Amino acid sequence: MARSKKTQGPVTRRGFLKGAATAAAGAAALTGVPVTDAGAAQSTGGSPDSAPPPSPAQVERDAGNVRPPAAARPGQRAAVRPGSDLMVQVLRDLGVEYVAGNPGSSFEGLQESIINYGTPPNKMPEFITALHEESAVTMAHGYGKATGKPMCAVLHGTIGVQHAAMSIYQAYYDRTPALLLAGRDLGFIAAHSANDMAGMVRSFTKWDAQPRTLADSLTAIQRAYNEAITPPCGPTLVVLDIELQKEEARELKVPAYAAAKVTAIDVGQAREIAKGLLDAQNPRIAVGRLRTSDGVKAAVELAELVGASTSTAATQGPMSFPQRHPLCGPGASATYDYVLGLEAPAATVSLSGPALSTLLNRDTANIGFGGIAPGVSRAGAGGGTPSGRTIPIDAEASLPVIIEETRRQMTPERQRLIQERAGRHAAANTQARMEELRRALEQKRAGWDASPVSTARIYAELWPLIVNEDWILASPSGFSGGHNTQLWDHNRPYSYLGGQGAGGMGYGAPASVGAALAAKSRGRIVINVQTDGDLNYAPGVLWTAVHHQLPMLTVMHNNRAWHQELMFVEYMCGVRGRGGDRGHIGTTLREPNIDYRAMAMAYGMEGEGPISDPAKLNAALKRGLASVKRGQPYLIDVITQPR
Ligand SMILES: Cc1ncc(C[n+]2csc(CCOP(=O)(O)OP(=O)(O)O)c2C)c(N)n1
Repeated sequence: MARSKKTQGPVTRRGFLKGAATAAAGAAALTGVPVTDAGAAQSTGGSPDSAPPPSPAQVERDAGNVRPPAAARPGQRAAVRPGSDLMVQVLRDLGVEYVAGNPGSSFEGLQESIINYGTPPNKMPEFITALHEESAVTMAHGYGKATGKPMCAVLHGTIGVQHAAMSIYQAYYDRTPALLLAGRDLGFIAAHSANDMAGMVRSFTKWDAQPRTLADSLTAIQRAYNEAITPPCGPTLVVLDIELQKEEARELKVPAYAAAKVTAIDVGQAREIAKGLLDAQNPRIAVGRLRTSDGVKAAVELAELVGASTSTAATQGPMSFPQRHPLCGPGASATYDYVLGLEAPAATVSLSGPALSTLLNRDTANIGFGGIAPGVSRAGAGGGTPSGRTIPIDAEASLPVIIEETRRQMTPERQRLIQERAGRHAAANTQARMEELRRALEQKRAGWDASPVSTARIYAELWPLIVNEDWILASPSGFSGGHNTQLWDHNRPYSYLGGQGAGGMGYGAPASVGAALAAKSRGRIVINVQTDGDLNYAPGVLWTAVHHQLPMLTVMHNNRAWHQELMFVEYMCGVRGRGGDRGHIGTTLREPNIDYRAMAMAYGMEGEGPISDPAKLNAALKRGLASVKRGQPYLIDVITQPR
């Protein structure tokens, strides 16, 4: 599908401001009077080489010597209706709960509006303090996966966008909606500005704009939101000039919001699919990652309606079919005569088993964007090019049409057969589950009492403590053994948020913080099984969790290494026949060992450890969960086996 990609308005080169204009902006900062003088934003035609020296006001301000303006008295407000108030109103109307950012003067107008405008101020959206732009965007990534909705991150100029670049790429690769706003201030800090600021990340954002008027800024934010949630979903970026944030809005109205329309399958195709599902003796529905919990609900409704056994991606990521639903599993027979894929990886949309002589029309159809590239190669993530008939239309939007057509074609006789089949599937799936669990328990017992602690024991000890909670496993579990896959039940659309997106490290903690932002207002708790290498990219996000009192339990999988890379380097040493005894160089986190309890404490987070005696793990987990349920994040440092 063609991706929309447009920059609003021509990008004009405004150059660098000299003398008067820069001083005007500096004076504005001193007095609190917004720069609305059009002259202050005019280019003098300078070039980067001829950038002026900083003005005295700028020097003062950079040195932190600027006193805030005296509090305005009633009737003496420096700004009556600043443009950024309207921007915040747009975010509020869109239901954006949080804006994460690391402060920067290029969005000081917007930040001031977030924290002061509206009733109550600093709510819907609430400003979330990030210590790094990469963390701010990864928070939005984690939040987006947990809710299917965009969270906002705000970035300061060119440098903020560059700090955020990896996380923007990762959210894009992961097809996760996020709304990014970047402040631009050509007048005050030329070094943090560029003519086309979104250009740096354009190849991995879905849509961007750099509006030139306040009115356009408001519609651009609305459109960016809609583009983010329209499949294939992804991050979008609006660059907001500081002048527009500070401009007096006067009589300008917040534009009415037109909800995003997602195209669904046409009725003819839906009818054909409904017929395929109903005519089949053993239909199968393969479910990948849908967009929201509504899609998951609809997938369950369709599977129950036609009595199809299903496969799920709930152990790989969010928004898939409930793992322990009676229809989820291989079913009574793995010979399917009709397979419907819903955003499914190609490998799951196949007719397995020998063809039955009685079944002539064996067929598959895969609806969605599951394996379709939104701009960068996704072969790995999507499981390859889908086979069979592919219908590149959003599955979630199509499900209600298919359900309606299926109901239309239903007969009492079919209904009776479907009920019988569903009963057989449920019995077979329960048996398969019991066998899988028995095998898994046998395997997970290996090294149960070993020190360092086995990763299986972490997941096994956690499960009884959270089974009756509304939990989210927000961290990727692949590097800690993936034991949740067999030991836990992933029945909610947000039970497990899956991998990093594009394998970029520095993801687990900030994504968990983003998920915990979503969890906090919904009465959930977040589990973050945190690998040590990953945490060290931007650990300051622990402070954000404490500052905002987020329900997040972090259990360190502390193998004191970038173990994945240690294995690669050791392998290389081995194949080159030079011995493995130096493979630890550049791949281990020892000498000194990092004290994660001390790290947590430094950021104000309660914690304990290091724990290397597995017998001490359970009590520590109980203390951690009790703390999290009181709204205080907690970290337990566990010294673990490599995997
Ligand atoms: C930004 C980034 N830099 C480097 C890598 C390469 N890399 C892949 S896995 C890995 C090690 C991760 O270590 P840790 O998080 O401690 O997990 P472990 O392998 O020890 O379980 C690294 C550095 C990467 N994927 N992303």
